[in-house]
Amino acid sequence: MPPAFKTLANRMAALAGYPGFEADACLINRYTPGARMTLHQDKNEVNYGAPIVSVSLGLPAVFELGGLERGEPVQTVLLHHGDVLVWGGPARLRYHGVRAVPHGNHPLTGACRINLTFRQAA
Ligand SMILES: O=C(O)CCC(=O)C(=O)O
Repeated sequence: MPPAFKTLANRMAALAGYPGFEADACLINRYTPGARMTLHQDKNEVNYGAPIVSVSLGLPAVFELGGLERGEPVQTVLLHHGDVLVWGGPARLRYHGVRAVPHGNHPLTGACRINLTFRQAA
């Protein structure tokens, strides 16, 4: 992982109240218009005590944050280029997803949204 990515993720986690976070994995999601990610929980990591740090780049998208059980109502957050979302603690296993990315053209990414999701996986 590029050191600048790791530094960004660790600093964002610390700002959000997770000072010991050490990102060791970065999942890169690329969404073209119409692409979405259905509600799911992030459960591949060993330590659920570490938060998820999510960086949005390019086209905006509506992020859905549900509850700890599938089917609970969702809150929505509009994520823009440069936004960072951190969730952990009692929210770590909340269902989440992304609604279909709208058509558009971002000056830096073109017709796509890129999401970097940092985790402490090991
Ligand atoms: O693209 C996003 O903002 C969310 C990505 C996500 O939920 C995941 O990678 O598990």
